[in-house]
Amino acid sequence: MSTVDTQVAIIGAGPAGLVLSHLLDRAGIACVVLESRSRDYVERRVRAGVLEQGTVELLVDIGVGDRLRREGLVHHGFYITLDGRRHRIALSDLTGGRTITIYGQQEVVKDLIAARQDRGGEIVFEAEEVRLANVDTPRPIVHYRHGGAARELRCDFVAGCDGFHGVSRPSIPPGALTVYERAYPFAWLGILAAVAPSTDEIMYARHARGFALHSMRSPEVSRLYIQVDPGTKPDDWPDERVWEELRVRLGSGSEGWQLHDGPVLEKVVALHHSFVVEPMQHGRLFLAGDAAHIVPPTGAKGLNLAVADVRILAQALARFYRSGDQEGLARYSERCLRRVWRVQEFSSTLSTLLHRLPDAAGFDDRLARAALEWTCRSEAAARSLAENYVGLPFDDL
Ligand code: RFL
Ligand code: PHB
Repeated sequence: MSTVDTQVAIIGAGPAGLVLSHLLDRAGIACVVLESRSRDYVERRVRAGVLEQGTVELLVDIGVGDRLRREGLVHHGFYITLDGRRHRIALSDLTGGRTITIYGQQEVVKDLIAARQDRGGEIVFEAEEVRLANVDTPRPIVHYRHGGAARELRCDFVAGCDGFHGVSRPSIPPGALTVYERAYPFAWLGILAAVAPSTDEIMYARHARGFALHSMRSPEVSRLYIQVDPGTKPDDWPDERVWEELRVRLGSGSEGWQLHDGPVLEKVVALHHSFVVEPMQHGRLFLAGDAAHIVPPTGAKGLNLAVADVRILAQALARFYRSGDQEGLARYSERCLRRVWRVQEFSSTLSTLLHRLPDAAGFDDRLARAALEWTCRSEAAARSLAENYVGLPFDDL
């Protein structure tokens, strides 16, 4: 049995765990990251694409912003297409100049891993059978297997950054947590395509046949989504059928705009789910990111929320190690949850406005359409959407 001592054991090398490892390193706090998947797997997992300005600034600040600044696509607005008519939400004009940046989550993860290893930090990939013990004592232990051998990591704190399906949250006795959740009656079929984006800014569409979204990853790669039923399998939709549906819903052919298609590189189905546990801590275990909360992807917030959590956690840990003051740690959950619920409300409302609801009476559908029309007409309504979309300043929440 090999035993290693550290200050903070971080479970999961997603955006939350990796950003935390850099923030702790900068504060002089030792940590080890344990990741169940291989490096190759986590670097290839295609997920989020939209970074809030605050997230970009934090990544630059921890020294992983070079490629992001070079290759990230800075956007000053996005479009909402309502039954073929396009409106622009001028994000920067409405928010005193704030922007969003399009840069794939797997690129963020690659940059964070490379920088972590350059600085001599330890990330154990392919850690198996990870199990947490003694988290309600001052000396938690993380048991795992690596390369066939049993190992343990003894630490002062555990950061559960292992996503929605990880082991950290289930290690907390069920009676200690309250779960709040909502399922949505729709899912997204997403494609990654080797074709230049047909739009200069992200385009969200509400259409009688359902939601569609045109996003991108680079000047050569497009990312597009359509609303489908939750039971849908990627193979239910041959590529040509996906493109045809995208053309209709995004309004290709109207107002002189055309959607260009190309080879489909990947096709996935993403369910929509809102989920929050309270509190986000138990003893010396602190949950962060998707391990503690999930938002539907419509508002593009999950990764940004994960980064906001670990920023608060790193501050609290730094305060503890500097002066022994436990106040920041005690208030971790409460501080995170204020932003989490703001973002839940935003993501849930935007999802409801943009999707076709299976509402037989049609009343909710009419309400949603009226609300969206109002957002496109009223500057005050558009500003509220824009403020939330670019991300609320860290210190306001
Ligand atoms: P992650 O990224 O899931 O990372 C958790 C890591 O933990 C590992 N793990 C374990 N490691 C050790 N032991 C175990 N037992 C473990 N179990 C799991 C996993 O392998 C993984 O490496 O969580 P994290 O760090 O909290 O980050 C959250 C984000 O990944 C997520 O919220 C976003 O991808 C959500 N999301 C979006 N967020 C945005 O901010 N902007 C977007 O544009 C955006 N678009 C999206 C999205 C999510 C989507 N899907 C797939 C639901 C679009 C989609 C389609
Ligand atoms: C993406 O580019 O994957 C993306 C963009 C906007 C969203 C969600 C996902 O709201």
